[in-house]
Amino acid sequence: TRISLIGAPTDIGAGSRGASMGPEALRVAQIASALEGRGLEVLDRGNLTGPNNPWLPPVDGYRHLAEVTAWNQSLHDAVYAELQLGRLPIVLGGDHCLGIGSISAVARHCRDTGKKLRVLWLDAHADFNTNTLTPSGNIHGMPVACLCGHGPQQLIEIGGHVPAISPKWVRQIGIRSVDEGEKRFVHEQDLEVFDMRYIDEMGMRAAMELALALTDANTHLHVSFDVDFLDPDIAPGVGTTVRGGPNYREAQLCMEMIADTGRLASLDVMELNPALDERNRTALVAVDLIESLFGKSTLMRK
Ligand code: DIR
Ligand code: MN
Ligand code: MN
Ligand code: MN
Repeated sequence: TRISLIGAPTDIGAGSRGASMGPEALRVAQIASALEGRGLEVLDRGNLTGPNNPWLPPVDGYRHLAEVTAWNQSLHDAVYAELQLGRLPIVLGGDHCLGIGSISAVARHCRDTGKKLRVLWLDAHADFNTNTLTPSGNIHGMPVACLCGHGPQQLIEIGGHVPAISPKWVRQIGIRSVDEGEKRFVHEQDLEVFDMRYIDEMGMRAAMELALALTDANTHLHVSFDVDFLDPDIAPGVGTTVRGGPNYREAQLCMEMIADTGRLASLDVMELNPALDERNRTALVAVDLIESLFGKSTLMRK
């Protein structure tokens, strides 16, 4: 596998500043050599550029819509180009609004190549708000809704096909903070969610078996890893911590079970906020888990 790292240094869709430093913190935590250690060829494409964060209040329920659109258009083009080269893109975010550009490019590639898409959304949040449902106006709370066709025209059409994806292709894991209106919309759209209660009652293994069910040789597996998926005890460096997330062992099992499918074909690493971190430990734990995602296993497994 040939990997391309794409830095998207922006916090344009977030509610706090600092995710713009995420790409560099992941590089400092040696993401490239960790992947090379897995026997993968890694090319760091450097950082995309885009508009600065003007830090303005929302307009019509969207904060920074024009700037969010510019960043996502540019990310879409970069991810799509890597997929066309037959490479595996890893997006170094950046806040999670960037999931729109990344996944709309992945969906376009799947339409081109006749692949089935499965999106694993690892997050504390459902990211399924719209401008009328959102309590914040922050677009990092809206990418799944936008990808499913519920959002402003300029965001939903980035991948050239509206909607970019069907809610049926998505599995959400680790969810534990969903806004009231957002919750109703998740049920209405019938998203498949393995929330923390499910994981507590059934275990991460059962959740992942179901989340990965019916994937086959023709499946393109995309992982959108919001670092706030992890419990804040191990990952304090994110803008919106929510207690009660997966611990290290659960997260490691989650990543290993994805690796075991052999179908991982694109990845987003989002919402890492070095301004809120402690000595880069959240970046380090993210890189460690990404090694598991690419097949680093515990002693007794081959
Ligand atoms: C909240 C927080 N649901 C919102 N969302 C996210 O503002 O829409 N935080 N994604 O990371
Ligand atoms: Mn391909
Ligand atoms: Mn998110
Ligand atoms: Mn989140």
